Amino acid sequence: MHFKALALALTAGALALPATAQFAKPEDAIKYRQGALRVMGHHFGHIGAMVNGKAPFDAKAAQADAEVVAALAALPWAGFGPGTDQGVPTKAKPEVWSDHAKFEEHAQKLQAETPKLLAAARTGNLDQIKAAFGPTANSCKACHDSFRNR
Ligand code: ASC
Repeated sequence: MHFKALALALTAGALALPATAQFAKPEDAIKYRQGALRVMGHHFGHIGAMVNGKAPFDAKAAQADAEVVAALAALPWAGFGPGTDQGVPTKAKPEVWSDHAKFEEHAQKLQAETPKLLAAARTGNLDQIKAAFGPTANSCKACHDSFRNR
């Protein structure tokens, strides 16, 4: 293979990583998705606290939070592969696998909203962040309502 083709193939592979992440056992996949979702929730929650006036607004922190949220939004879904419905405690409902197309739609919706939240955070304007926060939070909530046990 020519060097350029190899470099391209490697680049394509790296970009495709989230969708093709391999796990040795279901437990690894479950912990991976829970970790990604937990870190995302932490940073999204911090933006939420600023949006709701429960934490002082810090434009730089909001942008850093939004960068993490936007980057991690692509990751959890590879951890919901076939056979990862059990192994360690998980709140994922069976519908994640029985209605996977719908689940994927929710995952896509989140990934459509997080770049808007990031763009808003980059303006440093709290009103713009507030406007983008709601739809993003709704995408979290809609999926949790259908696919996550309490
Ligand atoms: C968060 C978080 C979620 C969402 C959801 C939005 O901060 O951890 O799961 O927001 O509560 O409704």
